[in-house]
Amino acid sequence: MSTDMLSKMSSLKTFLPFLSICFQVGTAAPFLPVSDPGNEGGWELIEGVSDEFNGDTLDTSKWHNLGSNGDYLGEWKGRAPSQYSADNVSVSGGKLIIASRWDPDFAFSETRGSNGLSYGKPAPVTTAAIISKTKFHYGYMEMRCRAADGPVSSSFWTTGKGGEIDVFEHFGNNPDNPSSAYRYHTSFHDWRKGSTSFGQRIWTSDHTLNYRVADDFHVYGLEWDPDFLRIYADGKLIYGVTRQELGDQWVAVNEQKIWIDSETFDWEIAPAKLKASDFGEKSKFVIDYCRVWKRSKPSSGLKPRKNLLANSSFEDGLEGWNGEGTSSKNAHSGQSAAALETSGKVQQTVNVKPNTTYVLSAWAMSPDTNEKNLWFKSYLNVASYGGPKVGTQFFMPGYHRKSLQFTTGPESRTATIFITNQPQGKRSIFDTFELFEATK
Ligand SMILES: [Ca+2]
Ligand SMILES: [Ca+2]
Repeated sequence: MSTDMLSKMSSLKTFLPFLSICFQVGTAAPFLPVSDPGNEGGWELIEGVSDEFNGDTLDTSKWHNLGSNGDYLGEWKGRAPSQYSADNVSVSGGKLIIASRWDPDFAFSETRGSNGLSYGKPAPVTTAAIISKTKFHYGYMEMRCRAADGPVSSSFWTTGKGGEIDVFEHFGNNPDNPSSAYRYHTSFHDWRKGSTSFGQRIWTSDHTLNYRVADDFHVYGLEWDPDFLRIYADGKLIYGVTRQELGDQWVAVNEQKIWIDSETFDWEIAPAKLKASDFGEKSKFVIDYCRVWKRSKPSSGLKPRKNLLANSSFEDGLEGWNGEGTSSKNAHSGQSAAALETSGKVQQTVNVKPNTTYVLSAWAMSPDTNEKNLWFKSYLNVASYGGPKVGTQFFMPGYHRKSLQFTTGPESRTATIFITNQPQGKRSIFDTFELFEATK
């Protein structure tokens, strides 16, 4: 091959990707969900609730900045003691910034928050919230962001008549509970008039990520379909549930508006423990974009995934598992569960692929927890998979679900899944384990 031909080929090589980029523009949606680069959903961006934050100021044709000119639009002012201040919202460098500040000169409201606490006391903290001026009805919500590395929430949520969807409520830095920073918490709140669970969080996905939400930018997504929802982290499906499965807990049926905000959470950190040095440059929630799409092609719904665990629901007693477990009739699914009556663990080693992300989940309960002064914990863990140990804890007296994710190392061929009640060694009952490869 002549050098001339080689040089022509190399210039063609440089030209080809450029050409393909040119052809994509104008034919496909300007952006696609990270989980669906092939556009199987036929996604159409809903412009009114999507923003790249590319200007120099907040686009007030799309968003309200709560507290602008003292106007909270009849919405709430934030979770006391923190209060939303419009001055804490800015747009620069292609990002929306929701700052949280120790702000003693702010004119805090004299009223009390819905949690009964005073605004600004004992912690004069201001945060911020923007809400969309328009609503949408079903769609795929996605945000690329980095949570505030401070004792405040960084949240992406929606409200509508009768129901609220919290896509995530990150809590980037709780000095008393470092595990908070790994949590990806999704929930439904019931706002149906006359409902016995009015105002309560009635359905939750409690997932442990294998990274701190405040360390770097990640992409979080939730597809809200009339018949199911699917939750994504960096384009990987971590959980999905159907309307049928949730039954009366499926509260989000009406059109929703979007909220992006930070707040203090008094159940994470007591307000009296907040201090000025927690706030500053690091306590900023930084959002690269908020995108919402409507699908134009029908969904295949929730596809069954291959559970990699043997006897995952303990219907065959403890077969396939090792350790100190016993069989229990207190089943979450099927006829049987497993239990730890004394201090110990129950484990199973499974075959895995290298450099692959997996999601592990289980349902468990600590029957002797009284929710007052006795909290007995058990822990679901993965170990020996080529990365640091990842775990999540159970402590409620009734069955509740937790999940976690891990990514295998380049040489990994096996991983060990285990649940333990150590060090407390109190009774723990568990069932319905799932381990699956986190596909797109
Ligand atoms: Ca941007
Ligand atoms: Ca079972």
